[in-house]
Amino acid sequence: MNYIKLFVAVFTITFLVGCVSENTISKGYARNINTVALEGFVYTQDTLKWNTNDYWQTAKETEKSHTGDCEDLAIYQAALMLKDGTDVSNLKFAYFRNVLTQEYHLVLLYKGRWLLDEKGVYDNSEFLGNTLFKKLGEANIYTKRSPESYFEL
Ligand SMILES: [Ca+2]
Repeated sequence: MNYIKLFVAVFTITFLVGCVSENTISKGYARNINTVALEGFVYTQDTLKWNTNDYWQTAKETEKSHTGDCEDLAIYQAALMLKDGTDVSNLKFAYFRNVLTQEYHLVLLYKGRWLLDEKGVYDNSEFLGNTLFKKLGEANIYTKRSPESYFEL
């Protein structure tokens, strides 16, 4: 009986330590990518840069200009991760809407948990709980607006 309790305790501790380590590593990696992506980046609305309401830049365009808005940054962040060997299955776009301004916001979601935003890396639930954003959904990063070629660097 005591051996069973000991086994369960050791298994539980090992499992919890493994989860904490994985989460720490994943968040650290997301932060590193976010730091690289944001280095010298100037948030620029599509209306100012492209004279249109919505233009999705390729990762190369964003890397070259260091400007863009939310989806341009998300595409660039995803491209950096893909180039680094991250499997595409770990990457999603998360769609939000600001409840005050009604503006849409798109951010990269890594491993279903970490949101890479221009203001930092947030836990999915933390971001939802502390901002004015309402989550609309998640989607694969390869879309009609952002085909696979958009992520080449
Ligand atoms: Ca854009």
